[in-house]
Amino acid sequence: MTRPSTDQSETSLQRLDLVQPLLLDSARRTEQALRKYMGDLAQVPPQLLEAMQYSLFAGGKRVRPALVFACGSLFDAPEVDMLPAAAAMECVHTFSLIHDDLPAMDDDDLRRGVPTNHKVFGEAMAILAGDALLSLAFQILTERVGEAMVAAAMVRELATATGPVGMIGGQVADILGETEEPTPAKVRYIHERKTAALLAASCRLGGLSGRTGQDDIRAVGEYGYHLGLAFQLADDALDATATAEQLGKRTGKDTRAGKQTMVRLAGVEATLQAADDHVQRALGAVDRYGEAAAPLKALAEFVVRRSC
Ligand code: GRG
Repeated sequence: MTRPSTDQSETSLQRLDLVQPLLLDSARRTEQALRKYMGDLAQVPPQLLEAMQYSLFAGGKRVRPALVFACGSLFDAPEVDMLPAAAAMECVHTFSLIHDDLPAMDDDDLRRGVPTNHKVFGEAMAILAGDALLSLAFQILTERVGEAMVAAAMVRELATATGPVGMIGGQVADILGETEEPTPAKVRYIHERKTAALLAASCRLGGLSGRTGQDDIRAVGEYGYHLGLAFQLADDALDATATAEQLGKRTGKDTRAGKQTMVRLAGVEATLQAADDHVQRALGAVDRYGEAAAPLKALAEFVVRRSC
């Protein structure tokens, strides 16, 4: 993997230093908001609430909320609008993880370092907890975002990124691809939808919460798209190289399942190089914001340097 020269690598290290407080802060704000929103839910069957909270508060890096906050802050977005956006992103993401782990999908028993939702609550409850988190995301946006027009724009972004032309479409291609020879085009198609769509939406929701114009929304969306591709490439490389203890989930699954990955096509080194290239393109998209984009730069470095 190409590494930057000494000077730049000092900058990279400084950026990585920036990331830990940034992710901790994102987790604190998001979890506080989620606890409040969940606390306000009336007459929910306690078993369902428990299953939803189990996965929602099992840890997780809270990268998507961090993107909402970092992009929102570029445009001085009010906290009252960033919080529901960050919480909604994490609800949709957690829904996708619960369903991804089901026996009908990847059939996993470990996630975020703990037994998967269906292992603890049974398959029916895990399906329903995932469904409930997906619906709750949209309930949170429509109930909590200050202006109806902004909430509607966020709902549109999130629904598009999640649905048939986004994450769910990508998941279908991922499953169908298991029985096909990998090609660069299929890998890219899956990565764009399964992962990049939601990361780009996180950035766009941040921009929307700051009520900025289309030019800015496009710029942060472009950043999120390339960051998402880098994230999935790094994830595929980690699946091949990291341990279950590091990741909090089983590793080596992609090869066993015959998944469409760049690691299978070109190896780990080339995959990490491609991830680096996407990070450079992500950084280029937000260059115009100068120092204000420092958190976005730090998050981009983290995505490809992470070991979890
Ligand atoms: C409607 C049945 C149904 C399914 C929803 C399951 C699904 C569609 C999509 C799966 C999408 C998926 C799991 C994509 C992988 C993205 C990815 C790399 C997830 C890991 O994200 P991290 O590392 O996880 O941010 P943490 O745990 O840190 O939040």
